[in-house]
Amino acid sequence: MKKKLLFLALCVATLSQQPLSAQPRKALLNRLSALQTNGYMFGHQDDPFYGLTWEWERGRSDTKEASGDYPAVMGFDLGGIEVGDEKNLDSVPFTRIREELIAHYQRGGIVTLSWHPRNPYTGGTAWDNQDTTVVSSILPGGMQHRKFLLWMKRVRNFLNTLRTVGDRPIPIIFRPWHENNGGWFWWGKGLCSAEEYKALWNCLQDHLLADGLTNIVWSWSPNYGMKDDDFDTYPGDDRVDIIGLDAYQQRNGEEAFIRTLSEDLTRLCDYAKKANRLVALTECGFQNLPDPTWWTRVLKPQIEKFPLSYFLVWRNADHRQYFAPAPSTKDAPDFRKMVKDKKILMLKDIVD
Ligand code: BMA
Repeated sequence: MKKKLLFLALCVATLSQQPLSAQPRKALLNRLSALQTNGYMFGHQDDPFYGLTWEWERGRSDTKEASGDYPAVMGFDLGGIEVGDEKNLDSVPFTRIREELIAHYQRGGIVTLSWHPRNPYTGGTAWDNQDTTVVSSILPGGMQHRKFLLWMKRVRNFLNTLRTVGDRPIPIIFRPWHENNGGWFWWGKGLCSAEEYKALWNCLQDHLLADGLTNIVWSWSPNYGMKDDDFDTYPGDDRVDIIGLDAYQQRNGEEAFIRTLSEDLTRLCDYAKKANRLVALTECGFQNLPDPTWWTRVLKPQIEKFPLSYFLVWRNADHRQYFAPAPSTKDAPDFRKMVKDKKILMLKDIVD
């Protein structure tokens, strides 16, 4: 009897793992695990599109110009693809996203995609959090489900075009429905139940997998400052590859940043170790780097306490909002000092 039960449990486990076991995904996961033994990859959102003093010029990168190398990881955002826009919410054409994504993969880099979809009920932005029925309205049986099917199809179509010249699918890390333990996005806390959130995650994942996509590594990325009940929205080990955390330091908030980050990463890493998942700081930073020693004095010592795959800082929109160094920023020397450490991995450190 016991043997029979064990066999049954194994079958169920294998079956439930099956949809996530496709090859390009597996290859990226293996690469991430191998790279983690070398150190921590640096990542930057929207790195090749614009910087503090330039826009859209091909071949440029604030990170490269400040430190001599491209980031190992580049992040791009799909917000707007769902409604058929030609440019994303930050005015980056999707054709350019595809071009730079393929270029970064071809040069040996790793790519992650976030998604700030519009509010399907009101047509507002991802931050339109006025209504608590949006998530339930797009789930199967809901009033907006048909519209959401089209939105998912557009995401699928884009992901499906991420291919090498030889037509091989390019593996990417996708982290939809992020920061859901905050209340600022329409899929966030207080705007849907834990069950609805998980149904939303499953709905998107099942659709993309049913459509035959084999290139997605899945990251669940709550915001730091996690409460016990935030874990109720964890989609499950069979649905998540990377447990991510988004964590920004606020002005005059160094102590709180260090304490909260440390608490959350301790907990997530403990869990991830048991569940054999990867952990990453899927977003982090200190806007406009008011402290020019932040990289080596605050961030690096925290990161090094944990087994993390990568840490990605947000975009250099302009002088009013930037997170990575540029040649002219005061933190650039400290950033260069940080990346001199063999454990901090830039592009050249991860290319075979
Ligand atoms: C936010 C800000 C916004 C941007 C959004 C999506 O954190 O940078 O300006 O539109 O991310 O990239």
